[in-house]
Amino acid sequence: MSIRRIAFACIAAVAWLASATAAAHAFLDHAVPAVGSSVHRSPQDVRLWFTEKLEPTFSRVRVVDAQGKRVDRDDSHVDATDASVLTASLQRLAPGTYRVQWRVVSVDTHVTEGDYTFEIKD
Ligand SMILES: [Cu+2]
Repeated sequence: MSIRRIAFACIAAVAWLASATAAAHAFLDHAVPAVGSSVHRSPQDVRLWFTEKLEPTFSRVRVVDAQGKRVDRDDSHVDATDASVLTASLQRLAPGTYRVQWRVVSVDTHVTEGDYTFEIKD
């Protein structure tokens, strides 16, 4: 093998390892209210399903309104019966756009975070 070929083989191996590791991170699978959705009533809570089980001590979700004011009840927790579900209850919300911000640690100790919005219509 030439140096060039060996270098290429190494890069391919690293890329493969990186993708195998990434697959173990907890990513958002789906949520209620759904990502980018419009709902007609103030939901009682937000519920997020992840692709991996979460570490309860280090996993949080919060919800803010368009002004950045927090509107969840600060009771974010991993579901007792399903460790891949993160939930928080909400104050009664007026029509508007709300942003859900999450930061989780999966059981493989990797941190992932993200956010999405949903809308409450009149
Ligand atoms: Cu991971």
